[in-house]
Amino acid sequence: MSKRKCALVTGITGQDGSYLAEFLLDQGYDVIGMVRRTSTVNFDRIRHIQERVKLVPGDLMDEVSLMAILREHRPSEVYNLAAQSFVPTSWAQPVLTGEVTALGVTRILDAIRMVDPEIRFYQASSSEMFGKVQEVPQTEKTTFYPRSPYGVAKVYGHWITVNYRESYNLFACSGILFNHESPRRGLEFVTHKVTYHVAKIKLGLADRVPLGNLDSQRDWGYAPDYVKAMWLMLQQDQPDDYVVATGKTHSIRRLCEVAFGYVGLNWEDYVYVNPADLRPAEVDLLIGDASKARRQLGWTPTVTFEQMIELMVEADLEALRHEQVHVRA
Ligand code: NDP
Ligand code: GDR
Repeated sequence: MSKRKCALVTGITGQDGSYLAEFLLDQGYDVIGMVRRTSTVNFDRIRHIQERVKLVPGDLMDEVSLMAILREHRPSEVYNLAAQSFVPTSWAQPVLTGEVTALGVTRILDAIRMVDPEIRFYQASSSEMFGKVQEVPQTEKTTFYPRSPYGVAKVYGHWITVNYRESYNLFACSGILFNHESPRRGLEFVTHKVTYHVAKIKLGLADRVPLGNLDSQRDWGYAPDYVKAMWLMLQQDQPDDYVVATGKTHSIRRLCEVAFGYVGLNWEDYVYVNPADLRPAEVDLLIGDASKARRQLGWTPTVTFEQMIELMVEADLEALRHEQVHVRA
């Protein structure tokens, strides 16, 4: 009988980590999830699978913990999804962002090199690396021009992954993923901020929603589709880098139109621009060309932007109604 595959997921408590863990469990993997110590437990996204995964303490800031996890659990695949991932926070905490989102990648790559160089490695790279875009649409060959400390840190993480592949022959892949969302998206990101406020306004729990730049455009996909692409990259014969995107872009205005429109409201009656939500430097337009992923991985997105925003509004309405019932009870 063949041995069960074992995968380590850093960032398992985040949006992508939770979907990837579900996906890997369905594929028959043993899943090890690295979690950092917090004074209050934040396992909301993985509560439903908590009994089926093994959670182990560790932190991308601490290479000793990374080595210990690899030595003890001997995974065959490592998915590095952990990061300080919120762009505005990267201006407020640029050093922390560099430590975790950039140097954290070196710490885990070097732990792999020392403990077991046969491990296959996935790095969560980002379309934020394209920043002030040098080409439309963006491909694996487009020059990077990051526009935030987060984007800069991701460029480092990307190149150190390429470098460890070339220096030590590691099976290290970098997925350049464009924005992807879901009901599990953090509430501070613009899609979920909008859908959550739409649900609140619809239920009479809020009047308005403050936003920043309404003109920026993003290529938004559905997170469960995107975690499958991560896994596919590690199943290939050769390690490589891939853009993962839908190839369609939409403005924040359009996002508002779809989300408010779904519950029969006109977004312009509720949205106002809050200067505090504007960024020191903006990424105006992202649109990805995922033909390489389509061709080599056989990957395609399955959920449209409109369908995704509608299902997020539905999920927020449902959660808020549930909360109201509990508050009344
Ligand atoms: P989230 O912000 O939802 O999750 C981030 C995860 O990283 C959380 O589990 C968090 O733990 C963990 N983490 C943060 N700091 C550390 C640390 N020092 N040590 C260990 N774990 C840490 O991000 P997403 O799930 O949305 O994204 C996953 C990855 O993909 C990130 O690297 C992100 O930058 C990247 N990415 C995301 C895209 C997107 O559109 N979602 C697009 C492109 C790239 P805790 O719960 O304790 O805070
Ligand atoms: P982004 O996502 O910065 O692209 O990074 P976010 O949803 O935060 O912003 C997208 C765009 O919306 C504009 N915007 C606002 N954004 C937020 N958060 N809040 C607002 O009120 C608001 N108003 C307008 C922003 O200016 C921006 O142009 C995400 C993260 O998941 C990264 O980790 C990941 O690497 C990239 O996507 C790809």
